[in-house]
Amino acid sequence: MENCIQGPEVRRKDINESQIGTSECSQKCTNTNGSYQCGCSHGYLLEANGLTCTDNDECKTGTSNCSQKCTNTDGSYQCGCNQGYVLEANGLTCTDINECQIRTSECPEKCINTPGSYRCGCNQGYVLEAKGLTCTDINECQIGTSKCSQKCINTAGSYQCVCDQGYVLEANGLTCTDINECDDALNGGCDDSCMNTVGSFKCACTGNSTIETDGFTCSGMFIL
Ligand SMILES: [Ca+2]
Ligand SMILES: [Ca+2]
Ligand SMILES: [Ca+2]
Repeated sequence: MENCIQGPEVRRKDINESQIGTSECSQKCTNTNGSYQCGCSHGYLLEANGLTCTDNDECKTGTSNCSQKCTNTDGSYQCGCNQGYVLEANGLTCTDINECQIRTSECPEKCINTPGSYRCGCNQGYVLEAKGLTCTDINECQIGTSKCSQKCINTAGSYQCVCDQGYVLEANGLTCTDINECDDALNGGCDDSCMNTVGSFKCACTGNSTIETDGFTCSGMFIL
């Protein structure tokens, strides 16, 4: 602490108060013409009495420059960060921790960084369990999100459509279309006429012949 001389009686003489006496300045003292002025160190503010220095509460006066938390200290202040953030070397700025990059996350499949945190995600066809640590296959057949026109078989991470007998699965893997059994070289196996039906086909016999119990053969067809 510098010393300045105290009292108005010496001010007329312009004595260098800072050299020969004590002032009432709580911190710094500067001689002026016939008097002296008190000053404060960095981080302190001069009170209204012009003598006393009090800590500047930078957190309250808004002079802290902390990007997140601020703790006042005597003569200074300290910045802090919310959870999920780290304080930069400048002591002021808080930067999001990328948990996905530093692998502190416990995500089973995908990790999505968010400001101040992160969340887990699953590959397509899987859903994150309530605890957020396991990815479970979605049973698309059960929950009705499959687009199968007929049967649905659940698989790990996906599902497969299958068709009833007499239908064929289209290239889109979803739609089942009737097979025209009569449209092949064997005429559907029918002796005589073949009639396609949705999901099946029927053999029929012309003339006097009748269909046998096997459904294919026409009786008497080749007898005459
Ligand atoms: Ca302070
Ligand atoms: Ca984060
Ligand atoms: Ca599935």
